Amino acid sequence: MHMTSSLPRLPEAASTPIGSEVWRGLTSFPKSLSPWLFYDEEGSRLFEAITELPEYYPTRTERGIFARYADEMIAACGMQDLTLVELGAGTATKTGLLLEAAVRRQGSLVYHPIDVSESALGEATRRIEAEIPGVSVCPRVADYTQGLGSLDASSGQLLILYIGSSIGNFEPQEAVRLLRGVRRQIAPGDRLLLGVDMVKDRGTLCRAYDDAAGVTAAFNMNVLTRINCELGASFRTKLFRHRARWNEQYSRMEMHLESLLAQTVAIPALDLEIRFARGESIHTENSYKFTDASVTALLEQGGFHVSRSWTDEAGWFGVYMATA
Ligand code: AVI
Repeated sequence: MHMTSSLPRLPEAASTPIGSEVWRGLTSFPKSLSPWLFYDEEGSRLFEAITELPEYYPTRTERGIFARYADEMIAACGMQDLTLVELGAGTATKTGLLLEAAVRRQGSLVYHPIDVSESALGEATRRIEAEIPGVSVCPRVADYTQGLGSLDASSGQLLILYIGSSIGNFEPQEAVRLLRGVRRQIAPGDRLLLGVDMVKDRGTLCRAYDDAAGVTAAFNMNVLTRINCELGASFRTKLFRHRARWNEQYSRMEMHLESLLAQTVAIPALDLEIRFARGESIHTENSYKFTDASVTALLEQGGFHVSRSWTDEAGWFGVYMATA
């Protein structure tokens, strides 16, 4: 489904992270792109906007669970000298509720937010230090999927936060690998607090990924704009449409970009021309949804056992405390 010119060597851009992913994904069949490509500056801004949408229930539902149960969650760890580590913390807007609860219980707290975005961590550090006295923030710019780095929790217990259902954007085997990687770097008895989006009716799920204002469509489409900017490609976003569908068999929401007509798109930096048939799509994201049984199984395969869980009244979102 693609044509390449017959260059003797791969172009340089093919060895950059974006170049190799675009090469892999758009020369495969079916075409796909990894969801990390969403998060350039504009994509991160659009994602923040998604979290405020009326249709996108996960963020506010999880925040509601923390608002109600944060003290219980911290008490459930059982120790008085917890250190908190947050994977993919971003601007850490929901974390404040847990940090406040920990400070109420133990007076002070060390908090290590880990994220690839230096600017998001800077914002989180400034806000938390100004608003929650008693918290020492030790930010780390890193890709947590590559490990936690060295954590200085010489005494006490670690509570690893992995919230926002980010685990749902990994394929099940990758999710297990990620949890095992975390497990290897912490001690028996340390805890993980995992936020997951639960299976619910198709209508609610589809509206959350195809909102009326078109913000999720813009977020999805931004990946093409990013490829245009960074690899000089000629995607015309008007010739694609955003598609969100519930895949019941795999228990996941899928996002796709569907070509409205037969077309060929040039990607000069990769020396590629990609052909699309009418109706052919690029699969850009999976967002897995869980049941109590599937989260429990995932955590067990990752080397944890579930000690407690909390949910909202409708059972739309789950927060699981698991012990290493
Ligand atoms: C970041 N992640 C948990 C979001 C999700 O719901 O899977 C990304 C997202 N994609 C579309 N809307 C939000």
